[in-house]
Amino acid sequence: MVIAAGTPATSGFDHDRLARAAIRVLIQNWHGHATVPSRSLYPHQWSWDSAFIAMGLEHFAPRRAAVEVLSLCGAQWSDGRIPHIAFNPAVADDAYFPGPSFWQSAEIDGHPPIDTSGIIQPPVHALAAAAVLQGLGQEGQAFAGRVYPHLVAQNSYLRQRRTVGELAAVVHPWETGLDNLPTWDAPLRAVPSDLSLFKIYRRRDLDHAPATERPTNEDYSRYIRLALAYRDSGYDDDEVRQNGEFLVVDPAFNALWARSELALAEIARSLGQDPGGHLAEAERITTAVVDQLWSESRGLFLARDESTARLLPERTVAGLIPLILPGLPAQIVTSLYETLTGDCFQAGQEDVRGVPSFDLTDPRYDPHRYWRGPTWLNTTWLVASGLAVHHKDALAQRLRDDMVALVANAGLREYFNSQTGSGHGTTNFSWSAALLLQVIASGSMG
Ligand code: 2M8
Repeated sequence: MVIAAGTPATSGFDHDRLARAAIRVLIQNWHGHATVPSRSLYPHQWSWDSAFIAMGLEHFAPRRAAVEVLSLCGAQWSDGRIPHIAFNPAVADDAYFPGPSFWQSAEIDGHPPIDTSGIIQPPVHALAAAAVLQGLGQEGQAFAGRVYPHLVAQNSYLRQRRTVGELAAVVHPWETGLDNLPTWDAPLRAVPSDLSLFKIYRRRDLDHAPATERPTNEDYSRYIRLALAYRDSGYDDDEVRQNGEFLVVDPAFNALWARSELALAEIARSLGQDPGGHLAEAERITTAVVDQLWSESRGLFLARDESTARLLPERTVAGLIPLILPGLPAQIVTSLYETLTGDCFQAGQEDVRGVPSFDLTDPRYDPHRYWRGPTWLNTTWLVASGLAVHHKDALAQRLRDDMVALVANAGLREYFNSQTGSGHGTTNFSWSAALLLQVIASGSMG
């Protein structure tokens, strides 16, 4: 990206200054082959963070963006899963909990050469790879040839090892990336909370962020229990799909899976290959998301708890993210738009910035606590991208302007109070920096 002096600041902020600050953060958070989400709270490579980061890096350092994605592929397991964390061996085991000695990935047949976690995150990587491919120009094809088999294997893993019926299930709240949504409260109640786990394990997140902004100890102990059970089964997906204490089908995860098949179709075309299989798969998943997860009465998509086979009623940003699917029926797009701009999310209204992660009218809405209310830039950006897919350009632009305004006023924070705009969570947060660059670069290129 060329940041020309005097680039028009459509939202009234100095885009050049903001872009320079964002680039500085991405440079500071780069550790040689990848970018950490945060030097303090998250000092390793995270899966979906890297994809968002690549989408920003692509505009000013496309080769580095390619390295970001390819290095994550180096952490892929032989079964195709791309783990949610690729650990940096230069960082102490206890710098983050749960660290490498907790996940014990080296015990697994087909483990990659570095330590990783064993759970996954939403598959946004093909979307990132398709963007990087564009940014690389003539070098794009070589990149596409390298990344394509990894991304195909990632989606085969989901189809073969994670589906319950047509859709993919997650086995841990962390796999949704929207870790602490109130949607998970009911399914998590089935998971015993054992605070004695903290005699063995110490939370590291609380060293870097206030307890009021992070998950409770009760929920954290459930996260540990679920991860331990999956680990102790040898990360056996048959076992966890049959007996796991948490098994949920999430609309955002599945919509991103369908969207990733469309991105794979683009990548296949660039390699002169037939995109037909990817297009058919995108259509299949989209149809299943619509048929199984759409709620007419709630006006958005809902998650399904496999233990009860029931849809979970919470209205969250995960239910709006399927907007990124071009194949949605028109009346669903209209309803989603109404929900997004209505009382529950108030997107585009005077007093709200971005898309709150949770329903503003629900008594559990918490403007400061991680994933239980605040606006995050990645989910806001996904919703804005979805609005653009369906030609709702004015609101898409307003959400992108909100992203710029939030950072201009509060800095490159992890998340933001949707109503006051105050910044929360960690500082110098990489995907906030990267997606800010993405928005500024796209805006300045018209
Ligand atoms: C948060 O999740 C990690 C666990 O993966 C944590 O809280 O320790 C989430 O916001 C997740 O979506 C994100 O990928 C990760 C790193 O930014 O942090």
